[in-house]
Amino acid sequence: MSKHDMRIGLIGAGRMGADHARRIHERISGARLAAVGDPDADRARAAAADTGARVSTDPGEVITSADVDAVVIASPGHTHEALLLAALERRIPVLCEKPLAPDAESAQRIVAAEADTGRRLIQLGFMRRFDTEYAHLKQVLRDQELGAPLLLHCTHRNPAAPPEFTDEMMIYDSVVHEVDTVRWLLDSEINAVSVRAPGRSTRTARGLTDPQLVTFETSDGALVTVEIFVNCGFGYQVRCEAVCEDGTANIGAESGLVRHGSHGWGGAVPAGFPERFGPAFDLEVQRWVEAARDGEVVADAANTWDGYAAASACAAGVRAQNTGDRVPVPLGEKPKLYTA
Ligand code: ISE
Repeated sequence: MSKHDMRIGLIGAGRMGADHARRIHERISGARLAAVGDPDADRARAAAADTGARVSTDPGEVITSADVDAVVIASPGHTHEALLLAALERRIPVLCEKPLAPDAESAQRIVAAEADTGRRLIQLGFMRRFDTEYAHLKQVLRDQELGAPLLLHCTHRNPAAPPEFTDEMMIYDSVVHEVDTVRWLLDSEINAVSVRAPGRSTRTARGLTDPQLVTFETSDGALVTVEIFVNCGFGYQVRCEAVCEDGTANIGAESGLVRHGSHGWGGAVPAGFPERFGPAFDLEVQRWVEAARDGEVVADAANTWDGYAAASACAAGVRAQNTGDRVPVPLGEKPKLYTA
């Protein structure tokens, strides 16, 4: 490790935080893990083990500490606003896991605080933007290789949701990825959201409506369907088919190794998001480190405005779930900082 390595403070040592701790220690160059902050000392110690990072039970202290040059925030969404405002106050770069904030009002306050600094300091952890297949699809759509996109059909299946998962989390925690990828792929805002559900899967936990079918209408007139199925039982599938004027493009078909044998033929379905998006997470963090060391931001990554737009679309999605109505997505005025 070079003495010029960027010293990262990691906030939150749950599943995602622990994963980032390993990633930074083992695979990221130009940075090292300096501190891990989590109110649960055992969890913080476990994530920091063998990395040389110090442990703190006070995440706020990690952000203000002089031994930290930049922070990765992987704590629960409701803690993000206070942590992000503290990092903005110190003008240090941040990689914040989604969601930016649990509601649009909180997200808007973060946008305003960052705009006041006059600098973009926050990158939001929407890792799909760093996935090879998504990047390829983005290029095909941007270059209009198949003409203008008309429809996107997205599939988002998880093998099993945690017992505490709710209908609202299906939007805020899961569909939020489609909200971001759709805005990014189509370079268009989501204007309205509708949600419908078929009869429940018998695998569904009590109280959860699973699967659900979410529809987005975009400002360019495209229509998007999202199947969200968080207890599909058999693996992790994230797919997207773009239907364009002159053809279609598909990603997520798991077309890796295909075996043929006496019992038939087939391949593997990824077990979860770390398997499906592992390389994308690595690239996301590596590019953030490189940009932050140069005092810059990753141009194509999700920024604070994207986080706010996602929060607003998710709020509309939850209202659509509750009312059965088509719910418009309100968006405030975009500060100049995010138009460049
Ligand atoms: C989880 O939080 C993620 O971010 C995964 O990518 C997503 O597939 C899952 O539905 C979420 O719960």
